[in-house]
Amino acid sequence: MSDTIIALATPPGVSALAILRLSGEASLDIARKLAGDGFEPVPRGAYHRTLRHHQVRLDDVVLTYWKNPHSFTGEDAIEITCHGNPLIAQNILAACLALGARPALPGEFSQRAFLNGKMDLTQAEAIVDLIQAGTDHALAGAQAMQEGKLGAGLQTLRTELINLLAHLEAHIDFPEEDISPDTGQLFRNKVQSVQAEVKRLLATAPYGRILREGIATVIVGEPNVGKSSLLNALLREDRAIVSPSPGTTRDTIEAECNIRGIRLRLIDTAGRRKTDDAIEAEGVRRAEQALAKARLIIHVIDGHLPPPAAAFPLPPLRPDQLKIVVANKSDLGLHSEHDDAVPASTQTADGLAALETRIEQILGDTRSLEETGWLTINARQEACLQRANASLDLAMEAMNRQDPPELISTDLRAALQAIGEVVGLATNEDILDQLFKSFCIGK
Ligand SMILES: Nc1nc2c(ncn2[C@@H]2O[C@H](COP(=O)(O)OP(=O)(O)O)[C@@H](O)[C@H]2O)c(=O)[nH]1
Ligand SMILES: [Mg+2]
Repeated sequence: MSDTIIALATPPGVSALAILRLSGEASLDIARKLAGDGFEPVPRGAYHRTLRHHQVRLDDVVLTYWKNPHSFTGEDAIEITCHGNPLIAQNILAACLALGARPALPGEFSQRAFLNGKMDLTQAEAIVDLIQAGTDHALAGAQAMQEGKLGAGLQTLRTELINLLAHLEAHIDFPEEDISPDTGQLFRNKVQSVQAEVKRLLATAPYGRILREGIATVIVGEPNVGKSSLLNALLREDRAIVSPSPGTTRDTIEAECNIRGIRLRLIDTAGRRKTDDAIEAEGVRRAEQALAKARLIIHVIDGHLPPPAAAFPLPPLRPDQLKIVVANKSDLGLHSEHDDAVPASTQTADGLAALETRIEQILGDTRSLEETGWLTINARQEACLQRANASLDLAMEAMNRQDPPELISTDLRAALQAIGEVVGLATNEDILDQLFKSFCIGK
């Protein structure tokens, strides 16, 4: 950790400004060598200086000094704001490397911040969420986690478990003091309430996936029912070609849209039908592929016609797949046999709001999440909490069997350990390395 690291913190490419981040013991020293010996910054001060290396002018920059431990990483750090020419940024980076810094690994700034106790692991992970959030809900969740709300909740659970363990330990040390049935029930209730909270957090995981990754959604149906028109309507832009001639969409078209704060990865497909046209047949094959991969299926039918003879029925849904039927072209009148379908017209926009509501509903009840500020757990956190939950199950079973307290204590300890791993307590070093590697460079 004593290395001084440097990386570009802004995207490569031309921009008004670019920011380089330098962190480690030698940061100030390196900055002095470039800015001139008179550079004696006060912490958090910003200084306009000209950087030179071997008498060659690098750029006119602003240097911001962050003294340890009051910096992002907890180390001495310098931020160099230069002109946003990649060549300038590269030259400054090269000069810093020549003066003893080394290029930062992906996520290394955040890893140092975590190792120096500036944040727990959930807060470090929230930085990635914060940068990648594609909807307001995802952003709210990332912000809640960055504030440490998940970490604080888990700390409460840990404290509760530690108290329970202390209680058990006392009983192990003084077995002659019988636990009264009252105390036994109280103990059980407390374990149960810890487990209820663990389960509540686990239940947020599916939404976490939705908020972070979006939902693979496919628009399917027969040719000419208005699939491409629906894609355009949901995107509120003319993305796909709409045409009265059937078989216009021959390839799958992908786009992202935000429905009430939920990110959908939409795929418009070629109309499903038997065809002799080789290109269209390939389009239909791709439609089948997209259908197989989708989580949400929007099946468009022509609502003013009677239901078509099922020449090309949809394959049966997998248990994890959801389907909404849209009876489009309601402006032409609705055939009475489309009861469970959402009537809509992409032409008049009638029914589109109801469709959005249906999408929101089918993805589940989001009200409880709204209350917690859309705080959801990610896959790593879910895996830890699943282990905690399993250990709590074992503890409950052990109590029901009236096992000796030593055995109950072992299970509660395992649960405590698993909950601690969520925030990064006693987390294996390899796992940490792996996790921070998934961050980008400069973070
Ligand atoms: N009357 C009416 N026509 C529509 C509606 N939606 C689409 N169309 C028309 O139906 C035809 C086929 O639309 P398109 O989106 O290309 O269907 P796709 O083949 O399923 O992608 C075009 O002529 C559209 O203008 C609608 O809601 N009402
Ligand atoms: Mg189409």
